[in-house]
Amino acid sequence: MFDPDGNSIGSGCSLASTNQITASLPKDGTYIIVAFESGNDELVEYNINLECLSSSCADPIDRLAVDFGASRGLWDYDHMGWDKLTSWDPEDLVGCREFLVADFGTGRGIWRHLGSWAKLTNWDPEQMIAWNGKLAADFGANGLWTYDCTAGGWSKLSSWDSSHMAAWRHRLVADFSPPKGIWLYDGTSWTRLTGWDSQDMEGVTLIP
Ligand SMILES: [Ca+2]
Ligand SMILES: [Ca+2]
Ligand SMILES: [Ca+2]
Repeated sequence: MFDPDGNSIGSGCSLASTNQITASLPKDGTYIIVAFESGNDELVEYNINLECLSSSCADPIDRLAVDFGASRGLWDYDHMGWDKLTSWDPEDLVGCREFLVADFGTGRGIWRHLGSWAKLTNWDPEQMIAWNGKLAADFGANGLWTYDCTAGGWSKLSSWDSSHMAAWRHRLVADFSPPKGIWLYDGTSWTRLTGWDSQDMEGVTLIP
């Protein structure tokens, strides 16, 4: 299988059923997102801002998910109107690949939604963020784990309890508080950036 420039991207890819984002690949120092149009084998690509780089692209799935609290539950709005997704009250919401992921707190854990709900774990995260096609979740004393939103399955990245996480392109940054400090995970290994304590951090990519 090849990308639009004729570069081999290996044989491990499978066609998605419909307008599904299937892979993100490094290209020219930046990340692109590769997707297959529905109904044919055309390979299309988007940049990191989901702008189309091919002659035509499927529309990214675009949803506004709104937490209306314990009395009204979780709804989404998709330009056409409102849909009630559940009467449960989420503590946090994250988009991961084509899934909406919700933390429903103690006793309910993390679920993902695409047409219907599927439970990812009973554990209640203290924080979760989308990172590199995965969900990164801070489970406190149970450590920092990721869920692969394409292939499924959890992986433990650290047994430490993070106080804050940020996604910075393909890198994951976690503040484990002094004396451990802030560490950067590049997908393979951890590197310590500083022992200083942060109040907030944000991975920013500036597009000139
Ligand atoms: Ca809530
Ligand atoms: Ca929680
Ligand atoms: Ca924590």
